[in-house]
Amino acid sequence: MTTKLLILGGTTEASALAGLVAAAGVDAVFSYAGRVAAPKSQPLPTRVGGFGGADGLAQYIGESNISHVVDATHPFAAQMSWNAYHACKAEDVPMIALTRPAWCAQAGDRWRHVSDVDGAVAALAGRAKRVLLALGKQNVPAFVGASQHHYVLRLVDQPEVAPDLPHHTVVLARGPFDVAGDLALMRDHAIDVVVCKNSGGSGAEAKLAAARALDLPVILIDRPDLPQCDTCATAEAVVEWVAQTRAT
Ligand code: 3Y8
Ligand code: NAP
Repeated sequence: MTTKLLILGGTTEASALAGLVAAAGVDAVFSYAGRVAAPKSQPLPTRVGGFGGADGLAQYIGESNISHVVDATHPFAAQMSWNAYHACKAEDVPMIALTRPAWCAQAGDRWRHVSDVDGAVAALAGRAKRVLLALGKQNVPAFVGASQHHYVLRLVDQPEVAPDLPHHTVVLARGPFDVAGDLALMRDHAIDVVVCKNSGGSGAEAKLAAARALDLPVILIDRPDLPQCDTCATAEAVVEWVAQTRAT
């Protein structure tokens, strides 16, 4: 079977891999979920939209003669990772996850770990504060349960429907972000507390450094459970894995 990669993308690491794979002339297709209006363009043939669950992905793998699957999705894109894990088992196609380490607290960090979005809402009980909600659009509705706060919502696209939060400001921005920009954002909006995911990687960690510099507390959502599969930490290691892993 000839080599043809499916790269499940949507992260800084996935984009770095796309560049390497294109430069190496390896046959590959890059995949986005279609979550944002204009995803970053890639130097590979790109498909946008879901596959239709694990079965739909298995069918796509078979019909497209995919020889290797790289799960380069975000650590919170757990459903996609589990679907890929099951589809690759069903199709007997090798799969590797391109991951990035979770962030670890350092001196000066005031982190409170919670296990999920509901835990973050519960952690916001109490008097009204000014909250930087850096979770993207999908998790905003959960915070209706803590509507006493003023939320600064950093989103990729303008929401079609205004968030159902009585006090909120939308800031449109697409990462990767830098510390100077996040410091300015937190100062300009007089932020009291930051809520974010333990995404890891470099594209979203600036807000942690800014919060540390401003001595602000951070409510950090821990990662969901992900499938136990082969993993690597760099795009170069993925290219090496493909070369060493025979297409079945
Ligand atoms: C559609 C594709 C690249 C990839 C860039 C990374 C870095 C910048 C930081 C904050 C946190 C957040 C969010 C974030 C970051 C990178 C990376 C990353 C966080 C794009 C992209 C897609 C998405 C989807 C989007 C989610 C949202 C999450 C915003 C492209 C820009 C909060 C995650 O409006 C929506 O519905 C947005 C949805 C999933 C989380 C959510 O639950 O709402 N990402 N982000 C992908 C697809 O369609 O398949 O245009 O690049 C990618 C990137 N976003 O190549 O440089 O690698 O993590 N993305 C989080 O980490 O908490 C922003 O504001 O500080
Ligand atoms: P998710 O909850 O794990 O997946 C939900 C469904 O979206 C999947 O079952 C699949 O639909 C579809 N999907 C997800 N990623 C896809 C991809 N790369 N290509 C094709 N279909 C995909 O995913 P999510 O958390 O919404 O993330 C969606 C995208 O945004 C991913 O590319 C992810 O890497 C990126 N992203 C997410 C976050 C985050 O915080 N969650 C942060 C940064 C980037 P079907 O079941 O129909 O196949």
